[in-house]
Amino acid sequence: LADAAFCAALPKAELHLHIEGTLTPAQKLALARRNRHAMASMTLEQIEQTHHFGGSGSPEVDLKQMLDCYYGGIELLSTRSDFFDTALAYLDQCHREGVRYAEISFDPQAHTSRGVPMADVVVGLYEALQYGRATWGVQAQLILCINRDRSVDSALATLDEAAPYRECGWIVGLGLDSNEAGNPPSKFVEVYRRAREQGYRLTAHCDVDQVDSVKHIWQCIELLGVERIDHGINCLEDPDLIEQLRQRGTCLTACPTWRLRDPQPRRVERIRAMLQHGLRVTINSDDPGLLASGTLGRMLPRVAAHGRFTRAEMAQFCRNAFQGAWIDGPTQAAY
Ligand code: ES4
Ligand code: ZN
Repeated sequence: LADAAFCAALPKAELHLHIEGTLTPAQKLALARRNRHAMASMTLEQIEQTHHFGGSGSPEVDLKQMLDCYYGGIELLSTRSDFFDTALAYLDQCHREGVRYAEISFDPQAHTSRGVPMADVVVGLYEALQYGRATWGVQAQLILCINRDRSVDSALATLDEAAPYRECGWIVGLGLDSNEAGNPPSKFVEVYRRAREQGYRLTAHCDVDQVDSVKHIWQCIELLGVERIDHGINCLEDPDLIEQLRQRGTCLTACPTWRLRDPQPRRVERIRAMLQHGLRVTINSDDPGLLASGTLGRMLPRVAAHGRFTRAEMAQFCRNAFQGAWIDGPTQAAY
């Protein structure tokens, strides 16, 4: 079996991580004070209370509650330094936990819609990536996530605004996140077509146990042409879909996350089944600041113990992540 020391020593990669979801209550309070935001008048305990979401019994309601907390904290990020500091804190944590490579998602629309310039978001994040690489040797790339509950026009305008950063290679991929109910992948066919033309690598969320999840995963591969799916755990309900994902080598970025009221990792048996089907499934932290599961380094030994995973299985999750990573050429060989 894989013990904590084995998990700590594994070279790790994280492919599903929202930078806005890395903010812990303490980080939120510090940002609120420095930006003179209303949250500065709250105590740490009060902010922690807002992180007690989920457990409603309905996956859609749980996702909605989690997203309310996530987007509620997002307005603490407003200057280039806020983005730089937040990304650097995450990369510092990666370095300390043996995460050698990370693909970091960000939600530009949640910032630009508040008047934060796209340049401040992207340049702040990218400068942290350069600093982290130079200081710790941790490699990272950026994924621009479209909010699926906003309009297609807003998504297309966001692609236009981000085009200079795509062209110079500062953004590697496109994702799709936020509220899935009523916002199927098929809504974004034109957005993904344009992004592909611009050279983006493609992924999209199909969150756990959402309505029509199997249908959404099919839409992602057949209509959007994604190479990865974020979550995608419900593929287990359709044998044809499993076969299709295996043949394509689609990477599925699972998150055995638990909320503050959950004592244990979740989704572990389904993640094991995905591995046993030969799917390229990986383990990720998603929103480590919001979720009790925390960072990847903290989560992995808990998942290994709870699922009684072997060393070979834990190593396979990590190998899958490096194979699913959007790194081309000689760099890939280094792994
Ligand atoms: C998210 Cl887990 C999840 N699902 C959808 N949107 C998100 N944004 C941040 N985390
Ligand atoms: Zn996510």
